[in-house]
Amino acid sequence: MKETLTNANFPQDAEGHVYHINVKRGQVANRILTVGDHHRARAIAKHLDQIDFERSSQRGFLTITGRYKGIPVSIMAIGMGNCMMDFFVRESRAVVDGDIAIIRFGSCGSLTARAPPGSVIVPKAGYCIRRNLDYFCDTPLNPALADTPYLISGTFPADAGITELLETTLKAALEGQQADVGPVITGGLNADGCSFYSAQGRQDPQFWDDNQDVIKTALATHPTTDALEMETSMLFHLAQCAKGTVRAAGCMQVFADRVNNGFIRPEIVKILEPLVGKAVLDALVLVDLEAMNEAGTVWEQ
Ligand code: DUR
Repeated sequence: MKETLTNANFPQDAEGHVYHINVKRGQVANRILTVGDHHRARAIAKHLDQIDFERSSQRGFLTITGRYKGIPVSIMAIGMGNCMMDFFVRESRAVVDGDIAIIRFGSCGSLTARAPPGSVIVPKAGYCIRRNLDYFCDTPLNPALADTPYLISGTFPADAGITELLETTLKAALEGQQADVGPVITGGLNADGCSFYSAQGRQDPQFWDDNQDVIKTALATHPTTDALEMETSMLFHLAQCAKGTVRAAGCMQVFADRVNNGFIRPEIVKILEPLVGKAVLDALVLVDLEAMNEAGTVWEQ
């Protein structure tokens, strides 16, 4: 850290740069495409008409801001996990004026035979699976939960309007591609694990995890779960808690097949990733931020 920071509650330097993503007002657009992987962010940025700002922070965040089809957008790589999503959403919110539309483009494991590797899942809502530390603790503080190794939350909705736009641009982008690219799977749920390993049901004999049943339990609780990853449900949750100023949607390419234990081939990623990246930008610039100001868009029940 080079700069002097003030305000331990929400640290910023004298120029207003936020602590972890290291950007200030004017450097992040109201429309944000977020990914985990920095290479993916740079590859998608090739689609921009122009790049006006680029910053990579010491804490693992990359921000590229420019224009796509003449409209200001930011592409932000945030690494992995709920914590990084939390830094990204809160610190972006702090430096952007007005409402924010966020679309996440990530990768995931698939829990459904409908979505083999190479598919793209667009969830309608998401929930979290968290390791219950009290289960593993010698002196659990909450005996009522002491027999439950993993806690499964209720769901948080994606923004219906942005999700619909995303479904449309993705389906158009993947139509007519070779057999292993696509399909686009819509209408189901995403689950965020707090670990790639234990909370996602991966077996590791080196650790005490008691996670043999975690996927079965998650599917019994939320039968329409399609995807398992680490960020998108947190994004939906934070958007819901942002007092109406952040709307979010997400899509993920299926990398890991958790039904048949397969993994995507690199040559398919090479074709899929640029198509999805461009489709997400196409959806992002179609979002009506003014309409969001009015009421936002919610799912019809
Ligand atoms: N991811 C998972 N689980 C998978 C496949 C992909 O969490 O099975 C996502 C989320 C995280 C990164 O960002 O990819 C971990 O490899």
